[in-house]
Amino acid sequence: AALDFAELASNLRTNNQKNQIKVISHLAKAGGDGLRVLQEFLLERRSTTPNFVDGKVYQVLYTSADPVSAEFLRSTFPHGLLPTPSDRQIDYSLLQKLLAAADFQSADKITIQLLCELAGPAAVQRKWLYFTEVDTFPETDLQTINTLWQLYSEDKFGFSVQREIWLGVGKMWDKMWPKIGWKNGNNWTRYPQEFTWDLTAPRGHLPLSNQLRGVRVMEKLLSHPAWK
Ligand code: UYC
Repeated sequence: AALDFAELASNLRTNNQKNQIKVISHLAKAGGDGLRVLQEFLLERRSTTPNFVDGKVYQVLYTSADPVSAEFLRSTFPHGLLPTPSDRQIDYSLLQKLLAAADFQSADKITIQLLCELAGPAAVQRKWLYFTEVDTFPETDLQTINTLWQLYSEDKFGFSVQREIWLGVGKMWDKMWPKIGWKNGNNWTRYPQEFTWDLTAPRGHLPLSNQLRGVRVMEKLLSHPAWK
């Protein structure tokens, strides 16, 4: 049956985010006419603070092979959907591009690098963090990284999502790991091949924090004042 684009366009503007995500997938599969409806929607939303529905629409247009959509995004959002402020003059545009491309595995790697950049040149060389360095992270930068993850993951990924789960299990790591898919019974999930690099992952699965040197880095990240 032919798709009713007027009806889909109107459903896209309901306030039920779960439903909106479904409509977006329908429109994504409908080719050029569907993509035009999604462009129109993003254009209307341009002056508002983007949420994960906008992130989904942006991601669909960004990953489509449609040159009209590509040009639309370039001209309408030359700096990406989300402004990415930093108190340390760090450039988050690559992270935004990888997440918009739904390349969650590369985005995860870059996130670890960016956190090391935030900690300073010693951490960049070391390639991992001391937990004491996390205290020095500006709220602005952690919020930028976190908002990018949430925006392009239907609110599934990000430190603040992990924090919420962690508080929900009374800060008990043994309960946390299986919930976010980092441990199965007695077995740690192996990096990188056993992790799930798409939205079929459990809530809070990404970004990863290596537990090889203990939980303190993650504990500091999830207790940071950025999430208050
Ligand atoms: N790895 O198992 N991990 C690495 C995770 C552990 C290990 C990197 C996460 C358990 C070694 C990332 C989990 C463990 C390396 C993660 C996990 C272990 C490594 C790349 C589930 C053994 C090689 C970035 C909790 C039992 C590097 C980085 C090295 C790498 C993430 C082993 C992102 C979430 C306890 C040997 N693992 N890691 O940090 O440092 O190197 O030797 O967590």
